[in-house]
Amino acid sequence: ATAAPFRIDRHVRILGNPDAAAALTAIVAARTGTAVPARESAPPAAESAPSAPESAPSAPESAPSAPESAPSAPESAQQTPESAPTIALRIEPGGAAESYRITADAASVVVTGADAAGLFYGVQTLGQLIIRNGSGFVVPAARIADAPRFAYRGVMLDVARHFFPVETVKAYIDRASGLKLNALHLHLSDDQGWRIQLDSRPRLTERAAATAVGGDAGGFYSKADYREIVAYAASRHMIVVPEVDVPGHTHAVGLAYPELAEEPDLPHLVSDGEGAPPVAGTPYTGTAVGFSSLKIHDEATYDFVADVMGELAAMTPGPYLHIGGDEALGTDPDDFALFMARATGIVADLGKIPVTWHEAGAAPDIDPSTIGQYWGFTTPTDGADEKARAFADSGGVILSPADAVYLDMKYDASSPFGLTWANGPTSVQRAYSWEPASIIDGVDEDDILGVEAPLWTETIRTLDDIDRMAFPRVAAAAEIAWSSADGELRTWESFRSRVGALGPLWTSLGIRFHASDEIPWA
Ligand code: TNX
Repeated sequence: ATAAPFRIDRHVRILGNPDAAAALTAIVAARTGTAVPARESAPPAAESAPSAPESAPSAPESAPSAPESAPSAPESAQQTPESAPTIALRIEPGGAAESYRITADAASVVVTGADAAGLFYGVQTLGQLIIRNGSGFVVPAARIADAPRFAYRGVMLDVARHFFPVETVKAYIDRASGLKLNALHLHLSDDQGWRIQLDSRPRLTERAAATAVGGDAGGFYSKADYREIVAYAASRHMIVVPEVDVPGHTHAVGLAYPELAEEPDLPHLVSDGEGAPPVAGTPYTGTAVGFSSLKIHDEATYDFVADVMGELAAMTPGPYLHIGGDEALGTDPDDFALFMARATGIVADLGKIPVTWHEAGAAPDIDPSTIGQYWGFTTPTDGADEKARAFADSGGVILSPADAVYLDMKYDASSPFGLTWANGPTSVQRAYSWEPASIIDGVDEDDILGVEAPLWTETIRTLDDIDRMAFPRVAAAAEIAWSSADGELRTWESFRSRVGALGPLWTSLGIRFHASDEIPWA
């Protein structure tokens, strides 16, 4: 027998943790158009019922967003005062970090989190469970116990190739946290622009922030803006991982502080980028990579790194500072190794954990706490796996296989923007069909800190563009980061139908997803 679902209407009372109640109220309002005010305190009668397992339906534990039962409650399911419907939201310490449980039946929904993040994730899953039923909305009867596979579940936004205002970053935080992602990596500098104001180095934003790819307008975050982003992310249980990319990707640094820059090394320019070649002293608006470098044998460079990382450390409560290190083709390999050793040491001395792209795995003397971010392919090429492996015994690895989770790749040949270099285009099925522990020999479950889906923005200019490239593929990355490898629902067929069911929620939240024809949209 199918247990009756929980009906959502204006009589529902949301009780318990105020932050979670506010988050749920917003989702319910968006999804159902019903204003369900959260109640300050618990009314006497309905409060005690929940958590009693014997009153719950006998449905087996179900993965989130895949409710066991199709709703079949007739319109006649009446509410009486005794069964006044409640949604109770509580923190019950004891379970795994970030874990949560949901019990839903006709009388009540109970969401418990082992911590505040877990409760927040339970609320997100509950929002995904809401479906239309006739003229109303219901939560199907369900029992869920859920916990993340990986501790680090991230997205990256490149705000250097194109700049995005604080409101757009907040919108992306909302979107990512709704998928239980907990890290926002901000790529704050590149050849095309410097995007964070620093007191110690004011010329960076005075001279190197005004433009972007294609000659579009640039911009930068004031320190107050950055703190606002950090606080907003924290309210959604996300940390911010700031990246200043060194020693390559530094043409903009040379605009501000020419004495720190090597002359552009044009023979190394990766020529599939578009636009005129870089000229020292002039903003770069093309999309080539691999030509710029800081001076390696000049102490002024390390003073610069210390100033920049020191200020970033002081305004970043999260544990990580990302120092790039990718595609330093304009830097001699021995110099690169020397530089990365010193730069990771500077970050570690600030009490932060350095993160670098996987290239720094070739540098033997980097700080042993350093985390490597792998951006090679799901089947490694060019020794990228060897470099990533170097982090297995030190800080660990974040996986961002470019042919699966680079959200800037085109979906198919008809995508209006996006790149294709990473074995692209990248279908939704490809974005979903990979297994973290099977990518790199010697980088096993315990060596993997987590998964991150980067969005580079050479071709991306607006929140609508971000939405289109990220959704639905970021949901694939989120599930791979969260769900265990052997779960019976970890199949493409299951994923595509479950993600299709999220279409109405995403629409109601204003997410302009790509309605890929690979997905059976509800
Ligand atoms: C490679 S992957 C880059 C970025 C580009 C991106 C475009 C990596 C660490 N660096 O500089 O924006 O490709 O897809």
